[in-house]
Amino acid sequence: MSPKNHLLLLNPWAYDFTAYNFWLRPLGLLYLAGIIKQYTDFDLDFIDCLDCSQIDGVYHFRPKERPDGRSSFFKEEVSKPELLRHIPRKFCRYGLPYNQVESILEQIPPPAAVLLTCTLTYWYPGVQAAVELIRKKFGGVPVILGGVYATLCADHARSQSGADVVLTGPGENQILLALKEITGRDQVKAVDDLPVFPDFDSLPSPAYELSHNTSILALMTSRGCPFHCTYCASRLLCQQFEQRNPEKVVAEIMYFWRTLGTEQIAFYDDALLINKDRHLIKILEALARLKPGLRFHTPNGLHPREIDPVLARWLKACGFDSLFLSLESSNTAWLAETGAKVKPEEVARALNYLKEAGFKGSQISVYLLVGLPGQDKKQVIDSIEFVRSLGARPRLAYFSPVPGTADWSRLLASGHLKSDSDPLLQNKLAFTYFWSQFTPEDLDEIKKKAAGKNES
Ligand code: B12
Repeated sequence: MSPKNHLLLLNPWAYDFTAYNFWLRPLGLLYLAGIIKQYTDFDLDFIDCLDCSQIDGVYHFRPKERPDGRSSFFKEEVSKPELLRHIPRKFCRYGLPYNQVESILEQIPPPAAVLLTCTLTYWYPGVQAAVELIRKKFGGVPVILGGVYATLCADHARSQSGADVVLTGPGENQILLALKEITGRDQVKAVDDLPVFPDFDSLPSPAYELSHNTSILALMTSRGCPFHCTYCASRLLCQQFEQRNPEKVVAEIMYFWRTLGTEQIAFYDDALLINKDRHLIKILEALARLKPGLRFHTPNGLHPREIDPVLARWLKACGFDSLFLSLESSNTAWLAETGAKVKPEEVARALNYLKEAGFKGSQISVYLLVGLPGQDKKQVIDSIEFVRSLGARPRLAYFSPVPGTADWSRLLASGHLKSDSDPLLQNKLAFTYFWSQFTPEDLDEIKKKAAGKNES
């Protein structure tokens, strides 16, 4: 096989203080793989460094796995970056062992180009490590980087990642042209008339058939978000809120179930419940008829205002057995200032409907943000108590300051961050440890409280 015919798509490791496989899949890269498969003659090699289901037996790693598919990662301690030295935690490379990735690379033909993604800005050390390894194995092969880090920290990615080409924003209308320019015209089928994807629904399905793990997938039924929360970058990553045709979503789900043996699906949507009568409920009605017996997950948090008795019954009937709801804080003034996405009473009402539909409180987690500028310990503790008083589980999400958001601008204005600060400082623990009003002891107390450990 000629090396000219191969492309390598790689999702790098996570370098972090903590990481957990919360149904993590490199969905953006898999979408691009779907397009490349359909419109080029390249053979694709796909390596997901965060897929520990393919870990070699010699590492004797048994992930702590929950029945719902969440699991722990294999990890190797690495030296902590100087900038983060004050954080009293070990710094690790999470995902497949480095040596295993190295030997996988030895077994594949030299590619004509390598495509990398990076799903969090502060995981860029994983990109650097991957580029270094790729250079060691394949010399000057062109490396193209895209994804969340490339989009939100483009200057940093251009100067520090080691990639030859950094593409920002949605990649579907850029990747074929980039491949054509980098590798020569002959591999891209529609050379003179490249396809244009006018919307999210026109993309081919993500190419999960390339993945080692096809039993648990992530999908999106919509892209973007209609809300304007001060801490969120959704609008910077995708300006329009677009919902897919429910029939196409169902067809895709059934295709994965039939052909790949898929058992569980995590919905990555930012706003899964918007226009529910003509969107999610239509999808669930069809699935209830077709009965694939799949289990569904909502790690990105459902919008409580949209949960009514009808939706609650559909969720219960269709295999959603653990739910994540977004609240962020029970402080109404703070909620109003950060985007007015939800009110505490809407969460209380949603929980009642969900319980009436048969969900137990233990199946419902409610996200609470920790560490935002101006937040204090009491606000977080009150929020935890509020969620507990409703009989649900509080789930802490530590604040990551994301470039381009309103909170980011505030942190620049207050001098906490500079526009060219190292993206490592966007690590969700960095901000909480360095500049929030919480001491390490406060953070410990908050963590224990959320876990219910200091309660009699
Ligand atoms: C789904 C999601 C999750 C999932 C997991 C996703 C994953 N695989 O890691 C869950 C719910 C578990 C999650 C958790 C968290 N998340 Co999150 N998440 C998202 C979300 C909503 C969508 C990401 C996604 O998969 N999009 C779908 C695919 C199709 O899009 P994409 O990857 O961007 O790919 C497109 C382009 O980027 C491009 N592209 C991608 N790769 C490549 C490669 C090449 C070569 C090219 C050319 C182009 C290209 O083309 C693709 C197609 O258009 C984003 C917000 C958003 N709307 O994007 C936040 C977001 C990425 N998350 C964020 C945060 C803060 C978190 C948490 C830290 C929250 C917390 N405090 O706990 C955790 C960390 C979890 C972890 N990874 O360990 C932040 C990022 C922060 C940062 N500094 O980077 C975001 C931006 C939301 C926000 N707050 O603004 N998240």
